[in-house]
Amino acid sequence: MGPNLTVEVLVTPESRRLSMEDDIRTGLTADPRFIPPVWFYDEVGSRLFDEITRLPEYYLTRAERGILADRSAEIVERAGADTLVEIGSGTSDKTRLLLDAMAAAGTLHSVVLLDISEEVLREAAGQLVDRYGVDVHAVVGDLRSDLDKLPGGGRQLWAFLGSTIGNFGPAERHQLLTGFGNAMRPSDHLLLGTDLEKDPARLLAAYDDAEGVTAAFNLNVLSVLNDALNADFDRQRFEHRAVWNTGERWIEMRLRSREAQLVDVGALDLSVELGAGEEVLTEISAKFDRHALPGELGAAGLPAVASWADRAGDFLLTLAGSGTH
Ligand code: AVJ
Repeated sequence: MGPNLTVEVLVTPESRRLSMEDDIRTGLTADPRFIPPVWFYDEVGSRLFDEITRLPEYYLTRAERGILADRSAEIVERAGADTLVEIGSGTSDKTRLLLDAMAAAGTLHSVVLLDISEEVLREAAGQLVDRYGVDVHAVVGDLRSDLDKLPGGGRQLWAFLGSTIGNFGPAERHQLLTGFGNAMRPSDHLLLGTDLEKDPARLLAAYDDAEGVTAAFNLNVLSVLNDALNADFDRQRFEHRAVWNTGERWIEMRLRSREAQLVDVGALDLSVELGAGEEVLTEISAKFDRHALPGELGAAGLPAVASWADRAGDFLLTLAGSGTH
């Protein structure tokens, strides 16, 4: 018998739609208004994000891949894992470096993937089965609610890469990390990728690139809402903005209304009156202090074991245990 690919769907199109309606109604009627970043990633949005990861200004992906290229053998050895669990796996591109290291050590037994996008997940899972010849269990789910539904078994290394954790504010982050700690077993480890604090000028360039790919990515969320919720956003009447929030230590992406306008969201029976210059918050991307991270992880029951930065000190991978519970 060959390796098995299983796909488990926890987020159906219907439940996805309900949570989108709920998110958008809440966000567009809040003060200040916001749109949660999870809705960036339709097919076009996922493609644009992929393009962002190759931009000269967007150092994050290159820095993280560099650390993995240098340190994967050491990471998987210290984790002592035979099962890789990737959270928010996307295309699982960088994860291959971890899987190559596990395969080389002869310890790779199986892979679990969790992602919100079924199409991207199916493709990534299929490629991993072909390449590594091991069982892959793919779960279409939401990392905020479905961690405890992932299969146990084996010694697991949970990978949460790409600084996706930065999309959450401190309270949500604590909740999310605690969720990891609760879902993992004592012999499991978490590998967390975080972008580090640096010169704000470099951060701003990374989120407002010269080619305008990030602007297109940000504006695309309006098309997502037009398609899914029968809204009538006119992209021409909005402008991409990236702002460094000094107090919070995070980048904010916003969409600025160029003029006073009325936007209709048909599926929600909602009409939104935007003022000239009013800004809708679409994403926060927190930047971390490498000396504060162990405390934050420890508070969530995930004691830091080791960490690795790239040579420039731009990005950090931290390996944490799953505590004593
Ligand atoms: C995928 C959430 C880590 O915050 O850097 C890239 C998304 N937004 N450019 C990030 C993103 C604008 C990215 N994360």
